[in-house]
Amino acid sequence: MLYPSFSLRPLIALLLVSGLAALANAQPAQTRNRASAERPNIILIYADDIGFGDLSCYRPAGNRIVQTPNADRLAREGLRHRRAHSTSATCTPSRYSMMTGEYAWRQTGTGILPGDAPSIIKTGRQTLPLMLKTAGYQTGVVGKWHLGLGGPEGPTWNDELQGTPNDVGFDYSFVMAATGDRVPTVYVENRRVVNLDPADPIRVSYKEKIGTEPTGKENPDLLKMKPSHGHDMTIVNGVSRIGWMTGGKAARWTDEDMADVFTRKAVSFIETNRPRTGKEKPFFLYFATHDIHVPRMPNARFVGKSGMGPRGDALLEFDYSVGEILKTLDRLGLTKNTLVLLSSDNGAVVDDGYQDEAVEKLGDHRPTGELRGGKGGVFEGGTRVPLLVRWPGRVAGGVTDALFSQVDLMASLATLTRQTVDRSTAPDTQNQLDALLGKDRRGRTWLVQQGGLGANQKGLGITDGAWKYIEPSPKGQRMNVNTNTELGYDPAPQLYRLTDDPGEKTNVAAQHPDVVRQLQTQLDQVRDKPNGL
Ligand code: NG6
Ligand code: CA
Repeated sequence: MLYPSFSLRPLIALLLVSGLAALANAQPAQTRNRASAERPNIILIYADDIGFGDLSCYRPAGNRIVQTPNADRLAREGLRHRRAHSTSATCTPSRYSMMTGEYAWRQTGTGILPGDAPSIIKTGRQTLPLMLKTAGYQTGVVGKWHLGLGGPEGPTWNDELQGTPNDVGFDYSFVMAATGDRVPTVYVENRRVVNLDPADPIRVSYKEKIGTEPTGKENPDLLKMKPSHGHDMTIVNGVSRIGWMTGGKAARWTDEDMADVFTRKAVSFIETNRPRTGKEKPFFLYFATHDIHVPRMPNARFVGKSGMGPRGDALLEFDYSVGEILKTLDRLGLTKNTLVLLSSDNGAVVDDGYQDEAVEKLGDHRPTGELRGGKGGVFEGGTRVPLLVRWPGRVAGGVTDALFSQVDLMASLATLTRQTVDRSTAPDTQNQLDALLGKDRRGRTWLVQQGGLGANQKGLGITDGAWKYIEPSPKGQRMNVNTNTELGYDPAPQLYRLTDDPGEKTNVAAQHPDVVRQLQTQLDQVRDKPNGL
């Protein structure tokens, strides 16, 4: 902005000053400056199943065997959160909450979705991408979706799809419908299955076998990676999946190329949508990697490189993808004006259904660090995940123990971009922008943790940072014997004092009935009255 110089003749100076004052009244200069300064590009790198201890920057318990230098670069140049949580210990509900600002357990049908599920996000409701689009962002998603595709009748694979990411706020999408281990094993770009040959239509079923293609159950001899539990239906690329499919041969992905395909699409989204002048739209990229979910089939470049088998190799591949994004920002001069967030959708799991040596080659590595439990459970290891935040000049470095939930991204980024949150659909998101960026070191006063249980089931956890309470759950499932994960459900109330027992080893509910009562009341209030605390 130009300011009148003192050498100007008084009358001109007066006119200019009053003109500026009028402008300032219409839109205060300070606000305008701040508004333009507060529209960084935003990249949300969202890993699948990376645990609290899996990245090498998560010391002291972090990965010593596998190095993740690119994630570590984000930690070094930005802020490393130690008390950040996904809302749930599985994928779909975590992503649902992050996209909508509403805890998934408020709605039925938000558990882990099959690959042929209809969209669970209603078109028209406010979402994180829609909010940012309204704020003037160009929005894109690349990678794992797992929030359903299609209208109530389900996905129309062979036609234009409804209920896609493009219908809930993304200008661009290149996604897989569900997970790498679920059919259909195809990419969907902007409402269309990529490379679909109309003469070879796709059919999908999760109820019964369809078509004549071999399955893991009937033809285990054809497999290059065998299941350890489940995962014995249609074989694609030598891997048997969850669900049956037929057709769409030309459209099927190659697992070993998936990280490269997603990374290239993410990079080209940045290249295409980067603002070249201050007047152009910033971009929001939600880059949801498949790594390190099963089947862990990294590219040959990474095979055998970690010494930990495919799980460790997939971590190297994930870190490679992160590096490509960071290099792209450097190359295009976008680093300074881009807020980069890196997190994970749930805690770690080692054997998640394939015989991939993850257990045998784990060695001393502890994927959830010092935390108990893991994916699917309500102990800390289920939802406390890495969160790295880099925004040069705006985010102070170091570590923070502020309590933060991914459900808060919506209101926090709304505050950043001066948008309003629709409280009727997003009751749970809190503005924790200062905690996210490291200015406020306390963050939330409580957050709710959902293990693998769905809506209306008892067994939620709540923490205020110092205490962790898990309400009684009638079924009390303590273990997932398939994944060998402690789930944390118990018919009795559980209370852990995280400040001196971060590994939730000693249940002190009997010694502190007052704290139990208080946290149960708080949990009930959140359940009944969103944001009532
Ligand atoms: C489970 C799968 C597991 C994984 C998970 C979803 C079996 C036995 N296990 O049902 O392999 O796919 O669903 O993971 O089928 S998530 O990260 O998308 O939530
Ligand atoms: Ca996951």
